[in-house]
Amino acid sequence: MTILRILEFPDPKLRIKAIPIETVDDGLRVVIDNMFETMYAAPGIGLAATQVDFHKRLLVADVSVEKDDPHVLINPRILEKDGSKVSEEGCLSIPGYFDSVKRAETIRVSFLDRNGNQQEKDMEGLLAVCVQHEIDHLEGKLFVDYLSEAKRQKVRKKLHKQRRVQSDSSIMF
Ligand code: GNR
Ligand code: NI
Repeated sequence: MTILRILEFPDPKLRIKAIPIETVDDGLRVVIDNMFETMYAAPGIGLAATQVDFHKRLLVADVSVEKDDPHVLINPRILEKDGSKVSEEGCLSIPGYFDSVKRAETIRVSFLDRNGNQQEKDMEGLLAVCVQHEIDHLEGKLFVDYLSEAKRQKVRKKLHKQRRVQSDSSIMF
């Protein structure tokens, strides 16, 4: 298995709209397994294929405390949304930044599972938030897009500074 590199904001590749998957085969299952390994190692509760520079409609998630409840959603589509709730979000592509986002409270989603079988599921709580966040990634959308341009500008500067410090400290090695 392989831990994949996660693209970071403002990388323009995060803006690519993912295309539907036509066949669910062993090659795709290798990508899925690598995405889980990358997500668990990060650590994160979800990961969209877009974030690892694979522009197909695929996401993985596991919001459980024990990290024993993996979800794979291929070609996910939200059929119904209900209610709304504000929660604090973060993103592996925007490390160290958290802010409030309003999303639907419950969703009904259709998708293919890792065997290519059609599924439908009702989701709530953190899983519903996470899956909406991941489906946004597949559309090239990031949670900071819901914030003001001023806040996005601050995030850009903060990440620039973080990276400058990181490359400075590498002089020592
Ligand atoms: O690890 C993650 N945590 C999280 C917290 C609140 C709302 C959404 C998320 S998803 C994020 C991992 C990630 O960036 N997925 O795209
Ligand atoms: Ni994210």
